[in-house]
Amino acid sequence: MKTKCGFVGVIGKPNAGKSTFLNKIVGQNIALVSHKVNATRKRMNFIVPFEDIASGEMGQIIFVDTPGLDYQEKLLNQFMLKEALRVHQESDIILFIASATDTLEGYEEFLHFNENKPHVVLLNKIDLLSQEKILAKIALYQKYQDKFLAIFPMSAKKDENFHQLLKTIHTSLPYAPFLFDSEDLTDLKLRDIYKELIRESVFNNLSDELPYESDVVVEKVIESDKIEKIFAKIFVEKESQKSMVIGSNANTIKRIGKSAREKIEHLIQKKVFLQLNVFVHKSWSKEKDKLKFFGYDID
Ligand SMILES: Nc1nc2c(ncn2[C@@H]2O[C@H](COP(=O)(O)OP(=O)(O)OP(=O)(O)O)[C@@H](O)[C@H]2O)c(=O)[nH]1
Ligand SMILES: [Mg+2]
Repeated sequence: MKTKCGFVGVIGKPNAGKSTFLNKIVGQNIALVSHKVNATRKRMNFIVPFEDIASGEMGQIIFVDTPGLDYQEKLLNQFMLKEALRVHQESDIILFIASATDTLEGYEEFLHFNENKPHVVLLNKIDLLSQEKILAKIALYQKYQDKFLAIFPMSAKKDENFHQLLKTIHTSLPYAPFLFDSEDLTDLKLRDIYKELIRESVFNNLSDELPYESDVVVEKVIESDKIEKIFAKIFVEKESQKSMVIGSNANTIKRIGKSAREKIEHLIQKKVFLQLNVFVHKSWSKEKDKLKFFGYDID
């Protein structure tokens, strides 16, 4: 029996719900989700098996999460945009995720550079709109129905059944052998996921520019049967930010640590010891070489 396998670039504006959808589809919280924009910084693969009952064909859909399409001067944001565009180039199909609460501007911008790449539209967050408004929004997208393969109005947060969407994607995938083990949810290493979960806690516990001017490096992981010991560093750009991350009586860093630890414990179903230390790496998000040190290679 021939198998299908291919890459599906998950593209959309910041905050559309791309990472929420991907966590949902693999049934694990792996990717950082935040109500703040520009949460995702690098591509991440999510591997989803699919069996087409009618044809008996087996598929491996590799969804690739990307940073939201955003046009900003800052070097880190330029890396993020490049990263999303690279994934777009390298994918077999695109899943464009748009929030139903947004205008069509983001989708129209996407159509400009998409050329003829096959794509499916997921119109997300319909739980926030009335039936009438949802229908009106779908009608606006229908103007472009010759461009997309299908449109799926849904809620990544609330829906549980994504079968029809997966079937449509599976149908368009090329015939190819599986690239990953059929049990894998992602090819990320556990320490990469720890980094995302700690970053998520930073995003959700700090405000203003701090989430955007901080990053996390997991320095060391010591595994044993009973406990996972994780030693990580939070980097910020200025001394004043360091004090804010720590907070008075170290309350903020304790809160970040507690929430990250609980998320990791839930993921690996094991007790976790998490040590977080805060360091200053001056202007790290604004200089090429420093960005490279954090794994964001802009060239
Ligand atoms: N009400 C509602 N909220 C949603 C839904 N899907 C995602 N969200 C919320 O939208 C916000 C953004 O979600 P993310 O998954 O981080 O969005 P993203 O597209 O990955 O964002 P970037 O990584 O910044 O590009 C979070 O607060 C989610 O909880 C949905 O179906 N309904
Ligand atoms: Mg994201």
